[in-house]
Amino acid sequence: MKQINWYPGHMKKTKELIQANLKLVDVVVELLDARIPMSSRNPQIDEIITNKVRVIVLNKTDLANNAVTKEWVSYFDKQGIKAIEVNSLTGAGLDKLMKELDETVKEKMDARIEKGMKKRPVRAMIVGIPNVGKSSIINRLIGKKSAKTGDKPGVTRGKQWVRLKGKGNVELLDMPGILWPKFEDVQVGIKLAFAGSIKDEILDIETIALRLIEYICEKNPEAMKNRYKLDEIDEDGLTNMDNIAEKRGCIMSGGRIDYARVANIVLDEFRSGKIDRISLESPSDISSDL
Ligand SMILES: Nc1nc2c(ncn2[C@@H]2O[C@H](COP(=O)(O)OP(=O)(O)OP(=O)(O)O)[C@@H](O)[C@H]2O)c(=O)[nH]1
Ligand SMILES: [Mg+2]
Repeated sequence: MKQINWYPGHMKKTKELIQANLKLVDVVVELLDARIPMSSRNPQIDEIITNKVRVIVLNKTDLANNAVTKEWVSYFDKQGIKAIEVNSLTGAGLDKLMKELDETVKEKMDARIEKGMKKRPVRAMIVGIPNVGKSSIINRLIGKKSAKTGDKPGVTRGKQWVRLKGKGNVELLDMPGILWPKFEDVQVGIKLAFAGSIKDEILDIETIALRLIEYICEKNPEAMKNRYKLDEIDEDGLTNMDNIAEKRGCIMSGGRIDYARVANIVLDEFRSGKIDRISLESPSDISSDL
């Protein structure tokens, strides 16, 4: 499959925006998609963010496999990075995140007080790939819809400061999503496409859906059988796609299969967790890659 290349001008601007605002914050919250904690890590973030405390949030844990998410938490822990499991739709895990933010700047704040300065709010920047839930976390924390969110990538365009009153005295900086210019590994691009972090408009949606069907049929055949009422899983991915299309009535006049429609159905249902809670990678995949 052709390499996904995606680096529109506003991504470069976002990188500059992050760089320019870094000095204003105490801590960086790096949001990852719990289904793809490795593939949703932007290698550029490591280059940009040096000398800054970082906390990882594994968001959308409701869509990922619980046991695998726990493996990721200990994976990051071993690297000395605190990772916190969050569901920003329900707010689960956010108290823990607030506590952690307080914790990370405690020394700095204590030093301020010692010097006779006033305690000030913790300032945190939220970074991550498009569609990972940055604005949703902020909205959940302030208890109202202040930042625009949406089920497609590229919703937030500029930066936005949000002050959380009563919740640990924190100021958060929402940022647009950022992707990097080139995916070294084609698989990374495909997983980002599965998760909805690359605009569907620039993707070959039918091929992406076929890949996803192949993946889930292999890893979790029962979930596919249940969701699409399939009698059996075929060895051939396209046959499975055809069968799903039939079950869902994605047939055009003349009996031809409407691949665009079935592709959208499967991607939508995966992205909203209707097929199952599916993690697309686990720490053991990485160690076996090495
Ligand atoms: N199931 C689930 N969906 C979530 C969660 N957090 C966010 N979403 C959904 O994911 C989509 C993207 O959320 P946003 O908050 O707009 O994401 P963003 O990172 O700000 O995206 P950009 O501004 O485009 O970079 C929305 O449809 C949210 O409702 C979560 O924890 N679980
Ligand atoms: Mg946003």
